[in-house]
Amino acid sequence: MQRSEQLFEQAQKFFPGGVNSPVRAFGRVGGVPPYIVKGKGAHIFDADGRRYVDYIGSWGPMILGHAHPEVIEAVKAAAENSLSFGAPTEAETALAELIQSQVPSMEMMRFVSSGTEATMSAIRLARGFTGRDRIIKFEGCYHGHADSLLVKAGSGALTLGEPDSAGVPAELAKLTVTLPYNDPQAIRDLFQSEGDTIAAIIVEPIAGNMGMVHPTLEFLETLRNLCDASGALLIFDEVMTGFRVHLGGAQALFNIRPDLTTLGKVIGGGLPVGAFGGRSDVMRYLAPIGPVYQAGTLSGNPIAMASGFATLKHLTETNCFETLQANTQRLTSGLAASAASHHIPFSSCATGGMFGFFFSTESVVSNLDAVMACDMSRFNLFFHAMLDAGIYLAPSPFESGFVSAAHTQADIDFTLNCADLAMAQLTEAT
Ligand code: HOZ
Repeated sequence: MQRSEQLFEQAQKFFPGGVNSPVRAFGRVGGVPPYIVKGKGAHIFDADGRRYVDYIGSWGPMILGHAHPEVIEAVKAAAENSLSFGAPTEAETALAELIQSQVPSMEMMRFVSSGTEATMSAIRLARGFTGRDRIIKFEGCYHGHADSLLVKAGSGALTLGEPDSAGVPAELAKLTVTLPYNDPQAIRDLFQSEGDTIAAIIVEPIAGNMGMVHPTLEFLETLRNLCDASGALLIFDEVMTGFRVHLGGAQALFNIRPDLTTLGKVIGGGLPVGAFGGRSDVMRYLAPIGPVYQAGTLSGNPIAMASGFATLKHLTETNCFETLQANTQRLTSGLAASAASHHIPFSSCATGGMFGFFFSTESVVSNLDAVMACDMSRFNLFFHAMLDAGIYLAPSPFESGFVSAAHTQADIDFTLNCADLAMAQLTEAT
């Protein structure tokens, strides 16, 4: 028995499903997840000594690659001064300033410890500010695992086939209205009769949790216009897209200013950091100066701030984002060319350092219905062929992929060679 198998077996005794976050269990694709022992640059190594080119990157944060020297140095230096104070530090302001320089819509912000906390708090703030209870989210979008948001959710909830989680009170779920992604008419219809009951629309401005799905500009502009007209707040959940699709996030790409933004992942550089922020009149509703309560012992933790600051500094002060973007494009174009040469229906997209692909007959996959119509068994075969070849992709068709600044052209070429062999296996198997 291999070491990863042993470790997974042992872990089942302590953790439900053997894991501390559901998608890690490989439930969708089957098999045993490799146990990871270390990472360097674009590569990770498992307990059995195998090396993988990593396209999960801790689900997004590792944008500079693993164990980047500047980040490790910053973390070590901060740790020398103790790990936590639960008191204000200058490092919080430094990171906030850096974030705001790229995401100016965040006039004020608050740090938290995860993306879930960020979205959950942003929703409470929107409700407190508007005095309204109902919110709108879109089918297949995932905004973390707070009760109000686990309705028709993506990511692990979709992977497990439980987009509406048990344990969420029906009375609360009723306050979350779900609509199809990329359907401006559906949202216009709803706002026409009920716009004045809506506290907020929360949206992934590029969806990354039902696979990667691009919005139309008309869709996002409609959300902005309807919020302006009705007094509802527009929340862009950029936990995944922030500093990932563009240094200014999806809001910079599409030139749409949300009222509130949530961030996570990249801004912690691998340590647990989230943030929510936006219009200062809205943020001033937050305790201790406003009536909406929100708090956290480890919020703004100095080690996490140091890791985030070093990551964003490198990202914004070098030209690594351009390289990362070019490599991501090269990867998805290569995958598409390979699929075409094997006559396999395939659709892919890439923006910045984020990418997605579907085994789909549609050239553009634009909502959850289209995602669900994709060939899932082909995805599983492809995933395992790639893993066996040393390519670590997300173990679910309902996730996105991430390229880091440490991926080289050689890594991409190696990946494309493996993909070509995997596509050939798919043709034989079907
Ligand atoms: N939130 C991550 C992106 N979908 C998945 C990671 C996880 O759920 O463990």
